[in-house]
Amino acid sequence: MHWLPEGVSTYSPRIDQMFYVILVVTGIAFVVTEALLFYFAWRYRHRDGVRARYTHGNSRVEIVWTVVPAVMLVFLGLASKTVWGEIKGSIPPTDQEVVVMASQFDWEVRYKGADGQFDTADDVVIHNEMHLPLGVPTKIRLRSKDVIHSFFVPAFRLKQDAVPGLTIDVWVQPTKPGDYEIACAELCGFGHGTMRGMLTVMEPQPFQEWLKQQEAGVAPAEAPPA
Ligand SMILES: [Cu+2]
Repeated sequence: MHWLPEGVSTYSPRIDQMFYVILVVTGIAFVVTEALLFYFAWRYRHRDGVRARYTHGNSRVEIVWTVVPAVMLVFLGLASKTVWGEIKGSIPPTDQEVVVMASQFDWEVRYKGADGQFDTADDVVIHNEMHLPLGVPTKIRLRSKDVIHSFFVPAFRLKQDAVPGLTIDVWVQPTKPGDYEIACAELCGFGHGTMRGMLTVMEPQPFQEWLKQQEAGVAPAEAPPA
């Protein structure tokens, strides 16, 4: 069963696995507790001739329903921490870097130009569009000009706030060519819902050609239909 969009980053399977583990554990807990709630509501419903009575409770039962969720929470926390640490803890060494400047309501995407440096005259700057090479780790440096935005690429299972005054680095290694949506996942003003872009994952060679064409200031030719 696939409820989620197809994952196309190296870490998406681990995120999805964690998602489903949490869903199953909390789902079972939800169904069991709701079933008990309705059972007890029915079991101890009003009956003629039966008086309600006060009960302080049951220490043993209270300890059980405190310790069991606590143990599950610790287990889920440790499992999440492992996945989180692997993804967020370090960025694979790579020369492939992109700077994303979020603003109301636009994603500015910046590539190093021919000189291999950011913030120089030959930077390639495009809007609401990002191209990434397949199979190559890319470091994405997130910034914001105005308010907090959130860079969200559902297909990568990548979501990270872009905060004014900070540069927050994330990374991704795409595993499948195609077009994927970029969305803003932080309510950032009236145009929040329109703040979306397209992300295209290309084979490394066409990607380099695309970048060269951008550097030359020439619009890329339409790719022939596959
Ligand atoms: Cu936004």
